[in-house]
Amino acid sequence: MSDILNETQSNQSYDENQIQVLEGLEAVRKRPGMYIGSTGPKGLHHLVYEIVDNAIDEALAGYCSQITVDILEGDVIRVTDNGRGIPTGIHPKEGISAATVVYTILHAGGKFGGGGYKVAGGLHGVGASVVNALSEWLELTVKDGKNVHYQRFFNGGQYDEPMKIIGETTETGTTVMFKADPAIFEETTVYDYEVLLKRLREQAFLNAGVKIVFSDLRNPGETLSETLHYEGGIRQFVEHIHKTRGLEPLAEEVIYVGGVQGDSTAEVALMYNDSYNELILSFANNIHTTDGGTHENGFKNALTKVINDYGKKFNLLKDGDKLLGDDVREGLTAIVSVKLTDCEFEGQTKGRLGNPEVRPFVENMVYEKLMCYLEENPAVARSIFDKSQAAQRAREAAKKARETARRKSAMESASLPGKLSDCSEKDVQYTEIYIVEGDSAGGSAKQGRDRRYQAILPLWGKMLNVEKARIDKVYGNEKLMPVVTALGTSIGEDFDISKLRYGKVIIMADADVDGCHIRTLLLTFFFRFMRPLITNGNVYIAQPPLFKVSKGTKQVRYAYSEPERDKFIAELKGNNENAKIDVQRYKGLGEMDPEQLWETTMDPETRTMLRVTMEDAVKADEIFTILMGDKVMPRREFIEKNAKYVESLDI
Ligand code: 1YM
Repeated sequence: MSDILNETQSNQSYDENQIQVLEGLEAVRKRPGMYIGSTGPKGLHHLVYEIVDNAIDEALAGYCSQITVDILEGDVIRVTDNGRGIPTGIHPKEGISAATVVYTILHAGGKFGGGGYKVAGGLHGVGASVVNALSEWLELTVKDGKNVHYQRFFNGGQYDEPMKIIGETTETGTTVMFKADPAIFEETTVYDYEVLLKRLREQAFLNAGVKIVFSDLRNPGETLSETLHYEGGIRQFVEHIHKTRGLEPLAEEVIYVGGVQGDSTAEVALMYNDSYNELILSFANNIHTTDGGTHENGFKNALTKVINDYGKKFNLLKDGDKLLGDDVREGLTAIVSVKLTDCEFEGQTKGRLGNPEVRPFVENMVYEKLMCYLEENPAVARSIFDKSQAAQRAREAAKKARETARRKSAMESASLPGKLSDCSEKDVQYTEIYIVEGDSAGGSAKQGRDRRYQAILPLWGKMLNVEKARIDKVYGNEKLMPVVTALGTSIGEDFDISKLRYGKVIIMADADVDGCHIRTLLLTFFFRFMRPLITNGNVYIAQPPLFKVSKGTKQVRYAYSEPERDKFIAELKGNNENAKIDVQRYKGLGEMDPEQLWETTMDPETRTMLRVTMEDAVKADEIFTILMGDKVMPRREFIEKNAKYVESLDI
């Protein structure tokens, strides 16, 4: 630590330090996105993670047993730990405390190595100073077992007074309180309890034994609070996923393997369930690697090899027969977590772990330990093997179905679905398809569209329960097959984006429960069987208006939310308080005539659409599992939790 103090502080005056601080932190305020990803809700929540990460590092170093996170009135965040307290030692010449350095000099936090275990958390390796730079004010309190030290910062890291002693104490620990700067987070500075809860719970699972007490104290008399403390770590993470998604486990206990190599650790927890889906969540230094990477690949390779070798060894697998990765991962839930001294994150969103040495480390460790486990637990081994073989048979059945479908479509010379109203343009750069629920809305869309560029496909027929259906059931499904043939890409292994017939695939459904259902179904379907459509950004959700606000017949405005409706009413009234304003609430797309539908929802010049992200699709998939699965409890919990939302959707 003293090295860094020398490096950054020596031969500088107190004033010089302040200038350096202002310049460094000003850079953060100029380009916040570079440091926290965005200034939207995601970036806002990221501030909390940065501070909590420091406390978790202290817990992993073995000095801290409890972390308290509170959302206070006015969306102020307070994080407290009972660790050693950030060092407050003052540089003899400059008179600046180390804690001040950590909170005012860019990247300082990460450079202080300290002894013991420490992983660099945070999306971009940024820390406390970035949070300070993006806060309206921040207060730092450190207890060192003797004194209470305190410093207040304002306007993104400026300070009037250095760190000073404000009292005595026998305790140790750090408390940070801050208010995100509304001038930076223009969209919102309001925290979402569920978003923070999810992340804090994840951190508690990933760091077994760390106790996090999380409370929302914003509404007096309505305190929400959870204690997140899991001695079982990622084992309990896997159990939690099964419970909340209503998945029926194949065996009683979670399988857990872990190992150490040099400074690196790797652990994997896994369990099978009776669904057909695979869910692997991988983490590197507690950061979720959404695009996997070397740790995840090492695990997958090992799993495929172990189950094949087990099958051969016990004569369960015929000569020359082989189970594929997809077979052994059907119905699998797994957490892969590695902790390294130096993580390399790759890819456009830095969501993939790149360290090449991690793959063989994880692969060998998992292979050896999992093989041991299977040999010691033959009943579990047998159930996993049988499930994998059932998946293999289904894959072969799917292949046959696919070949039949191919032959059929060749015979029908690639005939398009009868209900499709195609567009005349062929260049996908310009074409779009509206997938519309309901015949009457489909009719309006057909009449209102620009037929050169816009195709309409109304959906009808029974909903397929994709949750319980493998890919072979999709072929021949009357609701989904028209979508598949209209898009032209085929599905699963056969998916070919170069055959896509429309550049934009737009889901247009009502803002009611049925509409929500069809959106969830289609997104889940795309997520599972046509994933590149989503990663490529081809999928959109149309945004029909909720209200028509008019004065007479000439002045008409369409509102997409209640506040917007009220704004338009006020605008149309102007100074004339007696003006007669007509407000119509659209219950469904079917209520709009073709011109209205075009004007409000389909005209590329004026419409708003939401582009579907992977995150939306993952969420839809999660909701789908809950809504369609056979467990009643999670479904009821979900509906109860979302009752408010569902209500506002007007049922
Ligand atoms: C509520 C947030 O930041 N806790 C915290 C931070 C530090 C320490 C202890 C700490 C680390 C070390 C030695 C070390 C930090 N210290 C530094 C630095 N909670 C919170 N608790 N002693 C105390 O790493 O060697 C950065 S973070 F750089 F000053 F050492």
